[in-house]
Amino acid sequence: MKLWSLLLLCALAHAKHEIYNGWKTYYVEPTTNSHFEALSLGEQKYALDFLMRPMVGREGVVLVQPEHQENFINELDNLGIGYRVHCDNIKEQLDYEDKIHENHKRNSTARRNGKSLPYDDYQDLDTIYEYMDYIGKQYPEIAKVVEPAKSFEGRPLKYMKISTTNFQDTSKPVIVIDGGIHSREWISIPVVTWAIHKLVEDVTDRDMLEEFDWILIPVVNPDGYEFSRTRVRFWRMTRSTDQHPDSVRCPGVDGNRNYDFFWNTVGTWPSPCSDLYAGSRAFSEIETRVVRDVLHEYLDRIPLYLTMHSFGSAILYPWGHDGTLSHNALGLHTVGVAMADKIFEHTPPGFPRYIVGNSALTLNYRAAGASEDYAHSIGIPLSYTYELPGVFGLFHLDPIYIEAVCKETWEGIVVGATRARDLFRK
Ligand code: 0X9
Ligand code: ZN
Repeated sequence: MKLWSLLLLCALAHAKHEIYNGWKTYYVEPTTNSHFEALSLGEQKYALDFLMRPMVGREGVVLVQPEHQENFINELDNLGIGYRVHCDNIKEQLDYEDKIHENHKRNSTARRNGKSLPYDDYQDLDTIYEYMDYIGKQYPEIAKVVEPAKSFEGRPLKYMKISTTNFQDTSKPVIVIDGGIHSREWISIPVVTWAIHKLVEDVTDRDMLEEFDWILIPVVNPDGYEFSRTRVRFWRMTRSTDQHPDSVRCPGVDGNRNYDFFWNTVGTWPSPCSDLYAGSRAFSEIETRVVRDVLHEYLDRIPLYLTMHSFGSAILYPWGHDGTLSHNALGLHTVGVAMADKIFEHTPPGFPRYIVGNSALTLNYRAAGASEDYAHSIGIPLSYTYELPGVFGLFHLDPIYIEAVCKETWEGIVVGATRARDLFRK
């Protein structure tokens, strides 16, 4: 019996990541507008999946299926777009990364019965939710867990409200931060739980706790996160099946194309079998509706909204659908640079410096329906997408860097909040 179980376990372990057999990733370095355009067209033509979008002067990383690799490479050669292989065998690499996780799990001494969240590895949803519940119970005077709805697959959608006055002092600005809308972008989650940690458990920036109220949503898309962790590593979308006749075969919507801002006009694709499907209508997804409702509930008090993504080491601001600049472009840029500078002071050696700029211009890529644009369009003056650092070799940011990224990101958040407070007072 034991031998059978063992064999079954081995078979299952082997079967994991099977769909990525023969897939490869490439670094690509477009340098001209026509290079960027060609890569953009290639997204459909060769079913390219950008794990890190290239930027002006910074290479990106793209995932390519076996059947498209030859033609893709030929086109890069013909157009003179620089490239090199990032990973020759995705399945092997993912198996290797699983082993790293296993080792971390075995060696982890940081776990303390759910009392505090470890940052030596990426945590599963239950662990993150247990932590939030623990914080709510342990610090009821300042921290409260809210469960406004269930996800499409029935998991709780949870966020944390942190306030010394139970949100009653309306003279205080409210800062909103979310993570995990794109489920494969695992690092976007611990940076948000770390903010909880810094506001409640390890309060070294007391003004952050006393002068602001906070709404922190670490896992906007729990269905997708669990699916990415246990089944399909590069899953990006939600898991809804009620959007399109093809949604049963191809579930999910790109949450960051689902907001009601020039919805489905650019940077999207009509089929749910594409990773860039915007849904059947704006806010078709309960997961994005929860964020929308938070933003509207405190709209006149929110000077700063941050949505955490990866990868790219970039701080991006509106408008992302057409690259035009908002009336507050100067404010967005200067506060963005201030956050980036502070992060750089705390960044581990060898990490790239953050780039700050308009989303569409920096990525050379237009996309409508993103949360950062929506938040700005409804009146939030400072609204940013953080593309956190990563893809140096592994597909996730190596767990040894999680805590360092959380720490540097918190420094950026502190600067952003401080600048937002000054704006709010005016
Ligand atoms: O494409 C996205 O949704 C974001 N990049 S990611 O690699 N994390 O998927 C960039 C969003 C940029 N913002 C706007 N287009 N407004
Ligand atoms: Zn993302």
